Amino acid sequence: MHSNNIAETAPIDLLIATGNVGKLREFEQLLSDLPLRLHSLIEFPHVVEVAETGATFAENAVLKARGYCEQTGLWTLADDSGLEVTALDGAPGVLSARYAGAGATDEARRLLLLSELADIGEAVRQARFVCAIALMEAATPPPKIFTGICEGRIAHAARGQGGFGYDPIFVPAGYEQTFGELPEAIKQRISHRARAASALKAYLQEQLGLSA
Ligand code: ITT
Repeated sequence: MHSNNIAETAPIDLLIATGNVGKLREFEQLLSDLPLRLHSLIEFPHVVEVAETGATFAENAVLKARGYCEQTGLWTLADDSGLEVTALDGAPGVLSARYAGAGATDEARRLLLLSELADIGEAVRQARFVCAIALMEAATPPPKIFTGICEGRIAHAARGQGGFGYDPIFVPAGYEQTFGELPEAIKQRISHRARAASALKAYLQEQLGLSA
């Protein structure tokens, strides 16, 4: 089978369609060793925001990828992700960004979640981060979907300044520190997004004729 090395392969333009700078930074790092020319929505100030009306992470990721691909004509990657807390029957789930209401801060969302779990003991604070990535190639719908999960638990208080969103209150399985405290390199190896991105990378390497 023919395979190129990265230096021989013409870069592909790929839009990372997110308004979340934390996600954007993580994707820039996770995809940095592929021959891609990454673009962000900052380059497209006139795009219309895509409504997240789906019932699942995958549905919302596809809605965003399709909506921004149609508007820009670029290969487009969208991520829909969030936190599922077992003691809250999976909430906030797909509503993670809207938890505590529209326009709330990450800190307000973390405080609301901590208060909801105030009476919940150590043994039953399980939670998982879920990530669905949808990739729309302008020429070839339907979208490709890649998913990743990171199991863990909710801390009793926010700890650490790293990461974004719910990171300071999430302790991944096998660790005692939160994603806010752990080195970035660990989150970039074990997170829900890292796992979904690794499946995406395998697909892109195949598409680009690169050996893994
Ligand atoms: P886009 O839709 O523009 O990508 P968003 O922040 O609205 O940005 P989502 O709708 O996917 O993204 O909502 C994800 C929510 O889950 C949001 O509140 C994030 O802060 C949180 N979240 C997702 N991944 C996370 C991670 O790795 N660490 C901490 N919080 C995360």
